[in-house]
Amino acid sequence: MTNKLWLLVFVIRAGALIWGCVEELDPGSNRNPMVWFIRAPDDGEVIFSNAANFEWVATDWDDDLGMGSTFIQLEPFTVTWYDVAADSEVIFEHPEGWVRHYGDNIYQVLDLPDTTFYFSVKVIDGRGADSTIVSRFFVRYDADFPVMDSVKCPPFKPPNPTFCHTYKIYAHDVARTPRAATPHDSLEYSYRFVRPAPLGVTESEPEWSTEHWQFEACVDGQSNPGEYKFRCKVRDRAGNTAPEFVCKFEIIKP
Ligand SMILES: [Ca+2]
Ligand SMILES: [Ca+2]
Repeated sequence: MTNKLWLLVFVIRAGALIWGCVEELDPGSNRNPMVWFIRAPDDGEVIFSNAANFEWVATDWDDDLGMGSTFIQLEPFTVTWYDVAADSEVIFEHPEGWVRHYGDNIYQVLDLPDTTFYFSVKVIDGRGADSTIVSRFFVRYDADFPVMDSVKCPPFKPPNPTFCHTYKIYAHDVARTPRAATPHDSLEYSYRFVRPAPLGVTESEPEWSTEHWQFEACVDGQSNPGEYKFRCKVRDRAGNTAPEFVCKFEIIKP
């Protein structure tokens, strides 16, 4: 009995050893992990927020991620920039180099300055094979709506009941830094020209266009007296919309 028991123990130990050796000596069959973002800025995307969120999926055909590890990296890890509104220098700092990441496959970076960033995730499996993915994005933080400088409107009491007038909207954008502000040529406008009933509205709808900074309206006040309103809006590329501006004129019934 005793000999048979020893033989059984020997066989089990030898089998475990051989199995272990096979596991250790066959790294050639090990495949690299597969990693991809399911949430991140698209490559080269401009984000108008100062926060970026990342989420990724990691998997491996060999099912050996359990003993592996994950690292993240943000480059540049430190940026000194000038905050115009606060009139002071601000230093953005993130831990340098590859940082071990634990827990869920999510990460958020806050208070990003306006510059180009590379966020990388490196997943290493239990046998040392790794894969890295990178998200490159541009931060242009803009939470401020454009400033409407002036709108060229006709006088409230037009000298003639029948006339044409070209409305012109003058605006410029502001943001945390000048580079984040929308260039003048890229601002978009929307207007509605509201005429007395039954004429109704001549409109761009909300339909936004860089062309809509001017609009020509012709008025036949003799046939259609009453109140005419011009309502207009301007927005920047971040989608911030200035409060609507309204001007009106009135043509009295003859
Ligand atoms: Ca593997
Ligand atoms: Ca803006």
